[in-house]
Amino acid sequence: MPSDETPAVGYAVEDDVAVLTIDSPPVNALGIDVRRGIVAGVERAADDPAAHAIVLIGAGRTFPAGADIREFDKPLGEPHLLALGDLFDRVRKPIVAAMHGTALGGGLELALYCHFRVMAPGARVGLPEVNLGIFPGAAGTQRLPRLIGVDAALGMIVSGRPIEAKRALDLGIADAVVEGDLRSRSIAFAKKAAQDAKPLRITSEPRAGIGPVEKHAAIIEKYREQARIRMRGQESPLEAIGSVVDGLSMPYEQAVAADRARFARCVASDQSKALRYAFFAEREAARIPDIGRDVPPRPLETAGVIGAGTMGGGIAMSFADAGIPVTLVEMAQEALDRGFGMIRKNYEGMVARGRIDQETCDRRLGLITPTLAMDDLAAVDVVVEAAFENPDVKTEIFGKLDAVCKPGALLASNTSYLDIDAIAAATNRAADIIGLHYFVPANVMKLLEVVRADKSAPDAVATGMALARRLGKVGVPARVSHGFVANRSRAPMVREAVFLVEEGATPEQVDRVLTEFGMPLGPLAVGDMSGLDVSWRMRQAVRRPEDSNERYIHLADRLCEMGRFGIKAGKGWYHYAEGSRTPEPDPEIVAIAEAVAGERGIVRRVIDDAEILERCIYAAVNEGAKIVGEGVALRASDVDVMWLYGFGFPRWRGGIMHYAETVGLPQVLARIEAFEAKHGSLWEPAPYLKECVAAGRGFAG
Ligand code: HSC
Repeated sequence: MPSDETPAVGYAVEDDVAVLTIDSPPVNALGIDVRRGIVAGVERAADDPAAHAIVLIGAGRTFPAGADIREFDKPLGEPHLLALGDLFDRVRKPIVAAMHGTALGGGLELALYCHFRVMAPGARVGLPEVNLGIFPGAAGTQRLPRLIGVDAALGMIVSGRPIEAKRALDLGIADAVVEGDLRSRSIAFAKKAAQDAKPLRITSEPRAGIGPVEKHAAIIEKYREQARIRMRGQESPLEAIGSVVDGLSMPYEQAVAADRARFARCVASDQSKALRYAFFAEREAARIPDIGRDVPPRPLETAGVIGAGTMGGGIAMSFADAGIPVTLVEMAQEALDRGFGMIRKNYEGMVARGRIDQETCDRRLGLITPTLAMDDLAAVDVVVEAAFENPDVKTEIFGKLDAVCKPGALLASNTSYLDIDAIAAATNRAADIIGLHYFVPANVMKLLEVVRADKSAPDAVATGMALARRLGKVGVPARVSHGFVANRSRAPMVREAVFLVEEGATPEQVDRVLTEFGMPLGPLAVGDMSGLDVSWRMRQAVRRPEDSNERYIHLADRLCEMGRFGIKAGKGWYHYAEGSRTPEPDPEIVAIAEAVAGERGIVRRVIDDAEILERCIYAAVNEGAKIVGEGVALRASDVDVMWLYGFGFPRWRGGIMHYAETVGLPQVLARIEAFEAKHGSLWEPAPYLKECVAAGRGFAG
């Protein structure tokens, strides 16, 4: 908390220029102290005869990265950011924003209040507000179109993606990109602006070519369409476009007044709450209470991957993409050639689609060394084993790694279900062993489950988390459990989807309900994509004679017994035309479901959408609560981060656990109890859920 001794905004006059230094770590967010400090500094500079111009700069790592998101749940303290804009517009001395780091959201809006903007070459600017369920409500939607035109402004506002300094210069956001010391170069820039006495550009003033709205109808529709497709179900991009449209049809003051009402509505919405929750949940996931910053990760300069199948190949690519040389080991030359060939094809596909250039493709391929010799892993820092999902295979591999690898190398298994404690027990270095559970395709999916086994050393776990960051992934800690956190919490959703079809729903109804809810695909279509035989074989492997009959997913088994393995077989829950991946309803499924239901004495019925949604989502929530209660996940929010990044759960719903809190945990528990009464012990409520409800609190306390 800044005090008078350490003000949030410092004031100094240097070479006839007042320099206001915003100093509010970690990211100079524009909280109330900073806003007050800026107003005081600008008013002082305006009256200071020694100051002919003003420079606004951030201390530490960045120009302000936005409004202070933590303030959004409280009443907004005066002065608002908008008042700063009004003040800057009245000042007759040049005000220059000197930007480094990430000038985002309110930070860029602050820069737009200034008359000039200077950027360091590595700086980025952007308006990411839509990702928080709001829009650039401090006049960014009014001032940016006036500065760079409607099309370019909407591009930034709707996508929320930041742009580099060079692009900002091209667009006209930056007046200069300066090498060397940003502070002194910006002071020189400001001094010259004062000497030149050029007219000051005030970005709230009308600009020729900006209105009327009809002139921009096609552009506006283009962005509406883009928002509907790329951010399906999310309101904020459409609100942001609405705000820009207001600015094209009303005078600035009126549009800003409309923005205030719009902003209040957005910030109070469930979507914004969920998106802000997701922002902090993601950052929280990086923290492991008993492994502090004082536990340094091990070196991560070279890597090895065992297994060149789909998973191993994707993992090797993720290392190469991050610039880490990786040795790829297979057992047989043919499998190695096939795996490396697939990697090459993937990279070449990226070149063909314009995603990377040929040079990048060659460099990444050059970082991958295929080999048949396990001994080639002797010097690597980290090995990820992605071999066949069989406990004997894994223990044998880890026994060999133990013999080959250098002391201190991190040895990780990419197993989805197997017991990492047992794998670790096959070595004499259990402390070096963790799970690193990737999601398919491993070079694309951002989730990396970092599984801590009983004997994993704290610095081994810290290294797993550091590796996730290095690979550009979101690492989330988990403990050993069948399916760990992500797959274990999702399995009951799939189970219910199958039961619902058995009881009378169609696959297309079940999948439609979940896609309408916001999932990118329904669970049954996903099953067809990944291959129904994978979980079928797994179920057979873990089934025990004493398991109760209700635990059997009869209908899913029947499909596999009939060879309906999904897309690769041309049929699964859906029918696929020759060579097509598009699911088409298959009447045969109804006949099979009727037969299975008949054998099991289930009377099929019409099932409504609400039941489908509740059963699929609450089954996952209940399992999530068990996982948290057992300590397999550190926090309910970690379960949510896994769903966001592993399964494409709609971010604007926060995650399954947050969604349950939005509905109300007592209501969710009541429904789970009702399902238990009707469907049996699979629905037994999680003790942790009952605890939270009894204590009248949410999952986080
Ligand atoms: C906004 O600006 C709205 C405006 O339009 C104004 C509207 C006002 C309307 C008024 C109408 C009357 N606030 O990510 P990291 C924390 S919305 C508070 O780990 P990195 C973060 O939680 C904002 N805290 O670092 C973390 O804390 P921890 C628009 C913020 O280097 C620490 O800083 N801006 C914060 O990987 C480090 O963060 C954005 O959406 C904020 N704005 O990435 C930008 N930003 O250590 C959001 C960060 O306790 N921020 N923190 O965990 C980011 O994208 C990333 O944090 C950076 C840094 C790229 C800035």
